[in-house]
Amino acid sequence: MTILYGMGSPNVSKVVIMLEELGFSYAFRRVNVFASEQFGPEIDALNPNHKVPVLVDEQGPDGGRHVLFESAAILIYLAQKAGRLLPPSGAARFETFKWLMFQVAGVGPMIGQLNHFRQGAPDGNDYAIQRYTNEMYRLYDVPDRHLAENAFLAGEYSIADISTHPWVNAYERYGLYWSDRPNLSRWWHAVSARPGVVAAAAKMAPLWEADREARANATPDDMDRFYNRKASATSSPK
Ligand SMILES: N[C@@H](CCC(=O)N[C@@H](CS)C(=O)NCC(=O)O)C(=O)O
Repeated sequence: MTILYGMGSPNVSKVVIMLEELGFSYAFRRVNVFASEQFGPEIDALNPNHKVPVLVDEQGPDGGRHVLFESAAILIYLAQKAGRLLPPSGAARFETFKWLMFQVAGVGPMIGQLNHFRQGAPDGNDYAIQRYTNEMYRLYDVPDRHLAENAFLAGEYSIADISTHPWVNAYERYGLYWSDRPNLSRWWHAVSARPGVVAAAAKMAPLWEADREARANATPDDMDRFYNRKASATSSPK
């Protein structure tokens, strides 16, 4: 039995895409992060970082239960388990890691900060909004140039594409034009049409909706915890 803990989010979407692509059966447990459930005992026992996605696999590598957090680690784990979507060795494997890391270390955190300053910060953060907007432009330009010569990020379709695709879903919602980045557009539309990606989008739709509603009903305290706006006892200077 595999259990995925998650919410409506790009980092969770990539794991859902992966599970759908592989045809693995799994149970989904929604974590209501707008009611501070990520800090409750169940997630606390699974992820000391108190974030989703978290994957629990009862048939882990040593035959027992294995718990994973960090979406890229989960993608590598599942790819290795299935023997698919990650080359087993050689240069192609490292090409895949390169673009996977580019997403988890660059695209995700920078666009995540942009989302925060656009939606979660008080007025008066023009510098931050401009900085992270510029970073988003740059981080979309890089794959756009690369995809001019390559069908996918790392040769064949792989976990690098799966990791990056959900972070491009909001492209037009940011007011950007596909015509400015035709290679990224070609790639994003091709990946979007894959049956596993279509199935994942259908599974994610009610989660996005539930989170929109939960966010609207969150208390100020829950929002402070969600955005880590107040220093905790252990992170305060002594
Ligand atoms: N680097 C982590 C990021 C995890 C992360 O930030 N998850 C978000 C959803 S995309 C989350 O749990 N948010 C709730 C919170 O921060 O309390 C990964 O790739 O899994």
